[in-house]
Amino acid sequence: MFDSITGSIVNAVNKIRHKDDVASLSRAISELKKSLLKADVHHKTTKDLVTAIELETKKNGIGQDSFLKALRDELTKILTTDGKQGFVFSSTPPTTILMTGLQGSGKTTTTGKLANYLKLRKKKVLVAAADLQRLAAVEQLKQIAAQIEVDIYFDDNETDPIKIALAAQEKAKKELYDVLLIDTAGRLAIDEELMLQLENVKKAVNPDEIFYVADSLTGHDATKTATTFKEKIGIDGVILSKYDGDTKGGVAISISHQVGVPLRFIGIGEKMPDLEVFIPDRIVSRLMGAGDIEGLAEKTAAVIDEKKAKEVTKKIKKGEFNFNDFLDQLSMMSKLGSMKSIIGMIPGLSQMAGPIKDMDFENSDEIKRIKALIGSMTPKEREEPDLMNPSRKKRIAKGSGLSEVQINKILKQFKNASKMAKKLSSKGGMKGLQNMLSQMQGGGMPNLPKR
Ligand SMILES: Nc1nc2c(ncn2[C@@H]2O[C@H](COP(=O)(O)OP(=O)(O)O)[C@@H](O)[C@H]2O)c(=O)[nH]1
Ligand SMILES: [Mg+2]
Repeated sequence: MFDSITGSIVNAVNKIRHKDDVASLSRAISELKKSLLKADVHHKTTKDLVTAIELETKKNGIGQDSFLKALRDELTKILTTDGKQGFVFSSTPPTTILMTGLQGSGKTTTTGKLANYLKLRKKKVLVAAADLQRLAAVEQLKQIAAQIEVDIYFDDNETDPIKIALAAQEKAKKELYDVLLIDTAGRLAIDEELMLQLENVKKAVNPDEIFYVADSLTGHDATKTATTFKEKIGIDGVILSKYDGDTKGGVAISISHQVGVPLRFIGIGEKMPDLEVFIPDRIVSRLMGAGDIEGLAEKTAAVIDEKKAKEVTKKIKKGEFNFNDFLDQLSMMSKLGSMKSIIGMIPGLSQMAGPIKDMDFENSDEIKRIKALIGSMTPKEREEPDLMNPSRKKRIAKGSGLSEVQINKILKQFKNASKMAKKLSSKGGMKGLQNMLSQMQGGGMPNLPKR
């Protein structure tokens, strides 16, 4: 997620590796400055950051260690803005959040992602469709809510967003929801009418927090519009969307420093799990290539069903892991989000990972083929693939669009992988699964650390 910035930081640190003198410090500083600006970090933030790092390093004696410490401390300072971090629950539920932003910034998608994030953490969430500007907006939120199985409040006959928001809040209170997320209308640009509408919704529901969803692809404009929203209606947190499409990524470093409001979450894809919580010291760890084990542990704990994980481990040990279990595991992995998002959290891996990082695991050709095959098999065959005789395979080939050769290959791979996993399963379920998947992919996948 922060590849290019992490790369710049590592480059700068390398400049000061062996020579502990003023000249090497200024080379490191100017390298850092150049690459931060190139990554689109706001120029004022860049200046503040490098000035402070230089000063601190000099104070503590020039050398790589003091440079690294200054870098870590000052980056953390820059990323830490007064206000809350992550998602904060009100002491009087429902925690009511107003989702705001320009049209197309990702409000509706982010409302869904946040609802999904909270649901995985066992919260009862209600989303409200208060964007009545665009006909399709309510429909879009309905589809998202259905997909993540979260309740939605809407009223197809109502034209006043304030009434929708109030009625949703009423429902959330009465039915003891933990959280209410209100999706609102955006505009192409900031206009008075929009601000007035938001102001009125705000007055009516008195939200615990107002989140501003900023499209990171708009670069420094994201910072500007966020500032305007802060001045006009007041915002408590920024969520950067579409960060996956922003190869430079500097906006995440400077937006909270420039706007004066904490960055709370980052959207890194179109799918519902593609949301990362932004906790400054964890992010600094990642920026410095040190991973984020805490974040990884929290993420997997929310998604992995311990009981099921144990069952699967048992099955693998007995050599009974079948295609049904495989489907279950795949769906669990998809809840974790993209491979890319996970790899940056594992210490040291983000630099080494190379091609795996760009792998869209779920949509890789191998996985698609395996899914196609499983889709054409009966439940019984999924448990015992040996039941399939050549004529049955012929029929499955027709149904799945695979050749018989491909089918035989997958079955053989699966069998081998299952044997291999059984052998290796003494190390635990996740590891066994990883090995197994890596076998099926023809090797090459790294093992996740043991949980
Ligand atoms: N790649 C990517 N696309 C996103 C992300 N967030 C939203 N989108 C896409 O951006 C478009 C606009 O999003 P939407 O939620 O409808 O924006 P809204 O008008 O502010 O409600 C949709 O096509 C989304 O799928 C993200 O984090 N990454
Ligand atoms: Mg919308």
